[in-house]
Amino acid sequence: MVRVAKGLTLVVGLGVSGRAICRHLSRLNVPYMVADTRAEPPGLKEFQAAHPGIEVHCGPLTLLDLREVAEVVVSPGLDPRMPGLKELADQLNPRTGEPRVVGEIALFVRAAKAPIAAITGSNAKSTVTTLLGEMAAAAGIKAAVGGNLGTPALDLLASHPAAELYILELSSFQLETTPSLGARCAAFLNLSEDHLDRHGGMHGYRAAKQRIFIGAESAVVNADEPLTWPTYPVDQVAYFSQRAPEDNAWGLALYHNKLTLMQGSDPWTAIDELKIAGQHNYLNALAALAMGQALGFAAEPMCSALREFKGLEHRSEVIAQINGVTWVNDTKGTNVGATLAAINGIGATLEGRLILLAGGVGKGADFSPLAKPLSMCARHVLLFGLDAPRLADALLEYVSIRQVEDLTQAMSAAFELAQPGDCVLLSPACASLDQFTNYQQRGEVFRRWVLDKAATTAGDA
Ligand code: UMA
Ligand code: ADP
Repeated sequence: MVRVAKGLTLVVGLGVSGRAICRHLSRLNVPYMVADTRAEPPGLKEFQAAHPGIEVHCGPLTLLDLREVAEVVVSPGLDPRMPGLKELADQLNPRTGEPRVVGEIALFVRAAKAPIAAITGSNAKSTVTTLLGEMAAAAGIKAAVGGNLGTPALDLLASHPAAELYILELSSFQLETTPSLGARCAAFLNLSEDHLDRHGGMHGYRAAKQRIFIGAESAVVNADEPLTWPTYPVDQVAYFSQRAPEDNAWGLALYHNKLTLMQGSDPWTAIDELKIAGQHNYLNALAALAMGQALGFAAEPMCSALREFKGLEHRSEVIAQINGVTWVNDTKGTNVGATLAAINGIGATLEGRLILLAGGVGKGADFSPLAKPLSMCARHVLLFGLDAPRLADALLEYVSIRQVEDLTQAMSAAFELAQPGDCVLLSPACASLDQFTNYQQRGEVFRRWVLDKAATTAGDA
């Protein structure tokens, strides 16, 4: 057994968040040691060189004697109830009054000197977080943006000491280990199956996400999804919907014959002025507007930021047209809900002209909700990766499918099958980790293949 000395904080995990936690504790002069469950976590040597004198334990946490530890700060990718931490997770820390096992966001809340705007949901978090950050900048507010997206939350404290607002994308993993966020404004955008393996099912997954509302002053939620509505007391709740708005809620309606983003009967921006497309993105725009209003941003700069917003790469991103076929990269479609949104956004107008590339790690999800929409708009579905057989079982009665080994084979097959006017969409409904480092790498493979093909095809012409 390795005894963790009395009064030390234990940082668990040497990934992106774990390193940010260490930097934060070092800045505060809090004594700590580090543990990682892997025998050789990537970047260990570099970490030790940068942090001389900090003890690092590699291997099972059950080998640690944690009886005298001051606090455990666990990284988001690790279950706070894993063997070795389980007993501590149920205890209270007499010094903080919080559980003895917390996550990085608990430390962030203790140290942050500016209000927090927080965004969660199964999908659209990064899009809404980024858009809200651009609205804040347009409104002249010094906002620092990060969390589950981009810069880890704790690093923002050092990089943006004069921030007037922190805008954080938060995952269910981060919220699970945050005792009380106390956000100025918290948004829960939508809920569909994801991370069921970690949270033990939908109930636990939703409960983790609901924690975003603990201590919140105001909330923004999806009127069409009651499971996003706060189960904790929140004074002001704003609702957004894909339908015409009721009362003072946000929604979509015809105004002077144009589909328009509305609040109650007030028009904000007509859809044809936006650079982003698809019903799901209009909802994202409404959510960001509702948050901006709750945070006191002026209306005109918010609308101009929204009109300029082009969306993020890897999300329904048009890469090129080749021989009249549009190739779209939605590698961030890592769960069924996201892929449905991409199909509805792009595929609905295609009437049988969609070729979908899907597959990878399904995380225990039920793929059957994809069957009907694909039967209406897809010409073919090309399946690759670990859960291709499970996807095939769910889809084969509804649409023409073919199983291949990997993404590149799927793209070659799509190239052969596509006809002018078709759209080839990579929206895998799965995580990428069976065949790629992450979703970005999967998207880059797609992008490079398409651009190479576009170059050689143009050369042939
Ligand atoms: N691991 C171990 N043992 C350890 C530590 C890590 O086995 O002791 C392995 C596990 O497989 C674990 C993985 O490493 O799942 C990563 O875990 P981590 O907590 O160290 O991850 P970080 O590198 O700190 O990255 C995390 C987020 N990743 C996860 O929550 C899995 C990043 O979100 C986030 O950007 C970063 O913190 C900064 O806050 C990525 C993500 O996939 C984008 N998030 C999930 C999602 O969006 O669906 C939640
Ligand atoms: P997150 O950070 O929650 O993963 P992103 O903004 O990165 O969200 O978008 C991820 C995927 O979710 C995109 O590829 C897109 O297909 C899908 N998506 C975007 N907005 C929505 C929405 N409002 N509802 C459902 N799916 C969406």
